[in-house]
Amino acid sequence: MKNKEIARIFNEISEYLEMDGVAFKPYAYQKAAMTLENLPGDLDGLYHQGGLKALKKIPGIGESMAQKIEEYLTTGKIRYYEDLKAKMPINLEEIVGVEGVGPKKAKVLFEQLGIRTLEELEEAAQAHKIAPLFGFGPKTEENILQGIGFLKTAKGRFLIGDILPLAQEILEKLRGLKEVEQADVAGSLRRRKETIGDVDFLVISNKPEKVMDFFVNLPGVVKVWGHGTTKSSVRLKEGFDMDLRVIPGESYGAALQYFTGSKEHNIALRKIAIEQGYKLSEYGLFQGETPVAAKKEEEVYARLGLAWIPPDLREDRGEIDAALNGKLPDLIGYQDIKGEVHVHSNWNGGQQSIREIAAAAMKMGYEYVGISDHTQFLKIEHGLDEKQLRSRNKEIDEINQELKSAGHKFTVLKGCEANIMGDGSIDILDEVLAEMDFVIAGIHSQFKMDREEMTKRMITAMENPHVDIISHPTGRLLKKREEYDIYLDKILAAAQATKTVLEINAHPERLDLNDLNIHVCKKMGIKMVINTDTHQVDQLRLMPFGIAQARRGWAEKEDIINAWPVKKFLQMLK
Ligand code: DGT
Ligand code: CA
Ligand code: CA
Repeated sequence: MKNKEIARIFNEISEYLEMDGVAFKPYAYQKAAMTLENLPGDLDGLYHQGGLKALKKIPGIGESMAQKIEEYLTTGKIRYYEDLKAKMPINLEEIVGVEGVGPKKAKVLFEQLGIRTLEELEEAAQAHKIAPLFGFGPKTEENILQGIGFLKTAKGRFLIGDILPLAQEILEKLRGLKEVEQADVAGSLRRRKETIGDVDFLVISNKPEKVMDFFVNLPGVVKVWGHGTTKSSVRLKEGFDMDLRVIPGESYGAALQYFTGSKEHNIALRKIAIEQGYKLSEYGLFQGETPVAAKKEEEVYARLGLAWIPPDLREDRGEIDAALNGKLPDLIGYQDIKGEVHVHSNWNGGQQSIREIAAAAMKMGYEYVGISDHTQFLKIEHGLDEKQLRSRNKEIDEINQELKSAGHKFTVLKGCEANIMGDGSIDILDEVLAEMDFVIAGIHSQFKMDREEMTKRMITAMENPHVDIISHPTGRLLKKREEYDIYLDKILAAAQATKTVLEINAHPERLDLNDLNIHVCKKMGIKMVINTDTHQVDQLRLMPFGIAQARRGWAEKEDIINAWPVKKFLQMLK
């Protein structure tokens, strides 16, 4: 797929243009990049079928951008971009990837200090060469060092959203081999962690050589770290590693338990085994030399007096005690979601009409979908003002009428994702907010605020009687941006007091709230809603990532309001 490469180049073009203070155009390129990233089809295929004309049909892609896409598809290069890069030969993606460094600052850093790479940026900050620059100062210098530190800790881990589809494809291929009796994913991927170090496959086979040959020769393998009969290890072109282990059938359950981890869970489990006079390893649960449980994972847990623990919970956060005492949560399931309410339509520049969204949501088996277009403050997303929101609501009323006439039991809800301004106020008049079925409020600007101020800002928003839901509450972007600097305990207390629902944003780049925060919310009785934040209708399919996150936070159906029927859902709101 060239889509991602071209999107990356468009993003950089946008940044180069922003450096030079060009008006409007940077936004157009940024927006186009987002569109290309989320395009369901392959640009190459699209172009081969329909040529330049087909490219121009993509929303937000005009003549000149279409030509650039064509140039890339046919020559592998975009001259316009190469020229921009030649003028300022820096690793732009790396440098603006640091929180708080935008294109304009990157330009100053290059012109004044010759900084081209992340490494040079870090050296300069450590040597305090950045603070004296005009428009920077010691606070910015400190933020830069912090931002670089954050990027370093995220290095070497991959978003589950990028890994899971590829791993599932490979798992299916393994399962399709006649030499393979059983195959599973283990490790952090089976636990559905938000970031993945490497992928671990386990297989039962009586012809391990065949399976291993197949594995190390998979398309996309760029390096073979090891090629044995019990274990092989490879790197894929996407940059991550995969291990494959062939396990004897009689100890498969014990191996699956062991290699699923987490390490912390295993250590705690092994302690219980020892207390009970057993020995636990990847080969089985042993009494002396005699294996007493090994074939099935359930048997290992059962023999220790534990209920089987869903992999999502295996982090040594109380799950073993809960399993001992029959107190494991009845986790929300993948089929339990009845609707969702964070979907952007073409009213705010999204690609799909409300009718298309409704059709897609019905196809997913939902009973309702909420349209939550951006509001006026967010210019880049074509945020709606009061008048536009009202016109859009009229369209939703019409669509609901149509659906009813056609005999569908499905409701489109009227909502918005309004902006929380710097002072905590909302960028839409109360009387219009009052006309909505639900109001989401979120922060989309001024991410770096003093902790007191940021906390107050969010609490003020939650105290607004019209604000039902806070979107992506901590603001993190995995591998990109840290959480806001906030007193989360105060914010959660305010959510509890004001009965504000907090979002579990299912987008793999966000997964916000995280598992630990979800767990705290559950204990405090704060309700949550799992939303995909869809800007392109295919993204409704991201829901399972949010469900996995909820499960990792011990959430049950009663904690998640969009696992409820529409009537009860609406009653829960303020
Ligand atoms: P990752 O790959 O960093 O996302 O995380 P995991 O959990 O997949 O870790 P990985 O791939 O190193 O190992 C897979 C599982 O094998 C791990 O979850 C638990 C088990 N394991 C690995 N090393 C150890 C160890 O030293 N002690 C114990 N008890 N278990 C281990
Ligand atoms: Ca792993
Ligand atoms: Ca591994």
